Amino acid sequence: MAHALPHLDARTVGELSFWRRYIFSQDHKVIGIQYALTSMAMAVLGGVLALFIRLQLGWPGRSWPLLGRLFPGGMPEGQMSQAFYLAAVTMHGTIMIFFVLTTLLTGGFGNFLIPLMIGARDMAFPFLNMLSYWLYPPAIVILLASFFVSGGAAGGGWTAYPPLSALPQAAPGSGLGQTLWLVALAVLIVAFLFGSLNYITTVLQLRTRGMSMLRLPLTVWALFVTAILSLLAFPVLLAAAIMLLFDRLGGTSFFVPAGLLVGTTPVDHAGGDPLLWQHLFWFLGHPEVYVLILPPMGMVSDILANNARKPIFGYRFMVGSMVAIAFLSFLVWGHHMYTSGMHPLLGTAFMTTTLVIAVPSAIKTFNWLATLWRGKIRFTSAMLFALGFLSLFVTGGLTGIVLAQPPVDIYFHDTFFVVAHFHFVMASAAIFAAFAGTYYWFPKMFGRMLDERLGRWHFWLTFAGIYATFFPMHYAGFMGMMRRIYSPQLYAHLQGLAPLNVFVSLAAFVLFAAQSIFLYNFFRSLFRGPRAERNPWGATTLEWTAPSPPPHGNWGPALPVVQRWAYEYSPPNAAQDFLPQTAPAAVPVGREPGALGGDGERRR
Ligand code: HEM
Ligand SMILES: [Cu+2]
Repeated sequence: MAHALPHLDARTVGELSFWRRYIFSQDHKVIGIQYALTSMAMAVLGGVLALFIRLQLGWPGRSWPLLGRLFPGGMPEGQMSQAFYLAAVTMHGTIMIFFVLTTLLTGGFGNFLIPLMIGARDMAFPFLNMLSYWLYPPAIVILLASFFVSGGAAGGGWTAYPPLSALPQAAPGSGLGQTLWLVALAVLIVAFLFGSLNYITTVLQLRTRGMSMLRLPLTVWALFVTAILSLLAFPVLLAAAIMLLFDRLGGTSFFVPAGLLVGTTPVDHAGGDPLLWQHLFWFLGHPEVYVLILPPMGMVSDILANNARKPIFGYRFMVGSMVAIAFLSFLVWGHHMYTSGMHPLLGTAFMTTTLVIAVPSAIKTFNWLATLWRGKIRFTSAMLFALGFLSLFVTGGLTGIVLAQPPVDIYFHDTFFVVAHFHFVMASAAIFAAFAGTYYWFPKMFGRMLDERLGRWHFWLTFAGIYATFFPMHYAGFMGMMRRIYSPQLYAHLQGLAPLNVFVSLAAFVLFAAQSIFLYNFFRSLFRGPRAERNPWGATTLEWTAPSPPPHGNWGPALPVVQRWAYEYSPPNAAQDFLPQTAPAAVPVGREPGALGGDGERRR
């Protein structure tokens, strides 16, 4: 293969204008950083929306005059309007899932890491890659514009169930706000699809010499499997969104049943079915939650191995369970619909597949623990966040097994118990992995080190803040507190939960505030952090053999040549406690699976 892609010619790179180098760049590293920084900005916005939600749930009905002056639309006379509350809930979920986590993990880390970790100079289709990023800001603009249209932003939840999302007259946010929501999502999905095509092709076609599939770091495997999952799942939501737009604007009736009344006015639609949307949405929705958790699983695997100075335990099982999770994730969507009146036998079928998918997740968890077992553990900030990921993933995974049982879920469905479940297993776990990845790869991205002391402060406050915020929600769910509820003070059975809700809200404010430590560390270190060497963590994978930050084209005239798998930590009879993937073959081969010395699992 010719490695000198035309736009990567070293002589022309220096001559690229500022715009072509940093704004409309086709370099995967710049695009990855663009995706990451934009996602970070969206995370702040999503976090502020969460604070609005908690403000209302902690002190429902209370008036905040200052906020009233700042947000006269959403908080007239300082009191949060119902429409704004529902918009905040909807937009918080939408932004965090699609516009923060998906974009950060695949667009940000995926773009930056895949070519560097497989020894390529760039993605297979750099122009498509640039196009993928540049669909993201327009999608943001369309989404956020909905706050300023009549009726305000969509209020039907991040799952956009019809008829609330189908009938413009159903609720304030069901008007133009919902239309913009659907268009924004459709544009962003196209960006994801462009990205996925690129990641898949790049991993299959551009691996450097010696980099067989079974020598790929687990981060790359995870991103590869995720891309396949996205490519198969997102088109379903795209199609559903277009069908819903037709229902709203074109007079079709895919999702709206006949004979519906809004107030006393009959709705002019003939014979659709709102359940069709639920099926289409969750056929994407459940794979989507794995789109958000597989890349963290990969990144955490690499960070744990590096900081325990041990080979990852059960590499092949790790790969196999990711593939199994991806496959099974297409067969479990019905566990979101137990209360939709499905046949009990169907519920049992979905319960079974849901419990089966817990098996590969458990295999991965045990393998991570086995990797840590008797390791020489370094408690770097990256490692702390990776360990935090394990804790959060297990906490949230266990309640998943509870919710998988239809008789139990019929009680818990649409309560705060579900909110607690997915904030642990998905939201918080994925964010912890993203923090771990940032502390770990920041030196490679920007050529400078983050401050480790601030990193530890950030970790402990965030870890405590997450448990304080989300753990009590299990109890609120037990007591029957409904999710997306605007006025808990009006329900007799929720009166006793008022102090708990105040506590959760205060914890959420502390959690949010603690993130300023990270932002300060991030932006200060960008300019003032100590210069990073090539390989500050003593890591084995290819990106650490390139300069920090890597130049355009990543490698010098010759591509790196891979000699071994990615986990040669503390190898027997070697001078240092790791062997880079490129170290000459004369050095003992170590414990690569299938090579001399067994399966990479024994410590000696
Ligand atoms: C690791 C990845 C996982 C993620 C990211 C995840 C995410 C989610 C999310 C977002 C929801 C909320 C849906 C809603 O809006 O109502 C949810 C609900 C659910 N999850 Fe998970 N989950 C994961 C693992 C599991 C596991 C391991 C199980 C079971 C073994 C499970 C079982 C369920 C069930 C049954 C529900 C439906 C609850 C209801 O709507 O009443 N999840 N999950
Ligand atoms: Cu699911």
